[in-house]
Amino acid sequence: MERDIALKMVKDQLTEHRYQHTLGVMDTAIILAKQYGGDEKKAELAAIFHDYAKFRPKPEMKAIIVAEGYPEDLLQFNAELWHAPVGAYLVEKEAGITDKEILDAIRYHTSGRPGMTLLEKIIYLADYIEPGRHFPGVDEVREMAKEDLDTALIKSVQNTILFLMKKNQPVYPDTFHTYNDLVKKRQED
Ligand code: DGI
Ligand code: FE
Ligand code: FE
Repeated sequence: MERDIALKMVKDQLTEHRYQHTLGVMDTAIILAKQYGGDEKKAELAAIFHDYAKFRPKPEMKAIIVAEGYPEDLLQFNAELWHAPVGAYLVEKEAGITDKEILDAIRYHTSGRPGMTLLEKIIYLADYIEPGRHFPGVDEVREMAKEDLDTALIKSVQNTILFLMKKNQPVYPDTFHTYNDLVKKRQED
């Protein structure tokens, strides 16, 4: 799918602020793909569509999670997690994207998962460090991303867990599993 057509499709789904975020993720994902040998076209499309379902009504997202057999434990955690798997489903259905790598990069862009692919890592990190993000620690991760993808990824997952814990919020198990997987692989090196 051409970039312009994809962007038009997501613009209708998002607020202006979220659309600008999407453009930032797109640019950042392409830079990371170039730098780390990822597929630039897939990175572009996954980035454009990653937050496609962000503003769908909660009952609709819930119904899709149940009907599609997605992990129902998601429903016991922050609803912010839902737009990722629901996005993968809707992007296939409504935008006709069938590439499994792209759909999985959308599916796992919020929680991550153990054994993330290069494309999944690129989208997760691009979402975290795109130029429109302004939160404590983001500049440090931007610097790390210039040197090593996994180092930057570990830091971003770690920051997310710490951020949630500081607010006494529950942390979805896959977020911990992602962190553990990356850190254990690092120790094996
Ligand atoms: O959709 P975005 O705002 O661009 O970013 P995202 O898809 O990474 O969503 C992050 C939100 O999800 C953030 O407000 C924190 C919330 N959240 C709740 N529980 C978890 C979680 N994020 C992660 N990574 N892990 C959780 O367990
Ligand atoms: Fe998101
Ligand atoms: Fe996002």
